[in-house]
Amino acid sequence: MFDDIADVIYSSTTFLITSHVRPDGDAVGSELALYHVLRDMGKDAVVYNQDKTPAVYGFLPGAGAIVHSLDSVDGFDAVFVLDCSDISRVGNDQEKIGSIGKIVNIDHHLSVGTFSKILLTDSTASSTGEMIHRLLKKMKVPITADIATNLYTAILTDTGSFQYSNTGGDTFRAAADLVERGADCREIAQNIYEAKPALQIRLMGRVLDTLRLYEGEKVGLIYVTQEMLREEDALPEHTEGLVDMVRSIRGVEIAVCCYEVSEGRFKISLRSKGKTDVARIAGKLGGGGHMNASACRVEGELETVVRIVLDTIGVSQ
Ligand SMILES: [Mn+2]
Repeated sequence: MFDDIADVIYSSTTFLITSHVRPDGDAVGSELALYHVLRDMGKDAVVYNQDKTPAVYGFLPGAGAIVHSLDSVDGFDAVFVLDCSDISRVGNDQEKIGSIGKIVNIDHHLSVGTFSKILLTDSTASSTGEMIHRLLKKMKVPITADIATNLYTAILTDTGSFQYSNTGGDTFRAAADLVERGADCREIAQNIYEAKPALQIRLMGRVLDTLRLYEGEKVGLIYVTQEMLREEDALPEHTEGLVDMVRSIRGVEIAVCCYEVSEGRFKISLRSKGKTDVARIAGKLGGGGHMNASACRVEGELETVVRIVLDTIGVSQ
């Protein structure tokens, strides 16, 4: 499959690069790494995401070039769909994007779709960034500091700073190579983890104040309402990582964050430690994910939603 992808790259001139809605560090880092690779080869590349780049990834080399509207896909020889298990993940323009002649899908999710004949997938890889690093090595493409910074960020964020169980020897070998090629791990960490606006910390304080513990403190739950976001002037992206704070409590095995997306609609983020499988819990509510990190959506009024989620987990109330 590496050869098939190399063929597409060498035989095409104009590329579209895209990823999923609400892009994360792996999506943006992987896209921009590939953007630099193609540009360094003298090719034309456009990075398109339906949603805006979260401010935290604004420091990534090339971030300013990402576009958020796509008038026409005429003229693109090939498209890279990255970090997406299904083409619908790219958003409203899925049909337009799916009509491009050559589609390459690079992804590391368990449930990978078959929307593309050229598919590079490995559910044991930490991130799409790690897979792109592997591709560049096979192709013997020079990895510049700009490429290294983007790929290192992709790996760093998708492994929760090398803490999740998707982190393996290959992950560290890729990270080591990227650091040697110019990824500044201190500067990247500072940009990602030490650049929060004060309002985000204030929002965090309010949200953590909603903490409830059940089952002898084995289950922890917090919630975020639209009202809290409004009052703190916060954006949805400022709620990221809150559920991990709950998991960081000693003894907590399941952490839950109920985030009110819009009135009466909640996104439920679930995290677990060890062998506790939260993908199964999310699955029962129509969602999915990994054993230690999953999500689903539940509709209703806050306390109803909380009860539904706790019932599904098996908390006696
Ligand atoms: Mn990913």
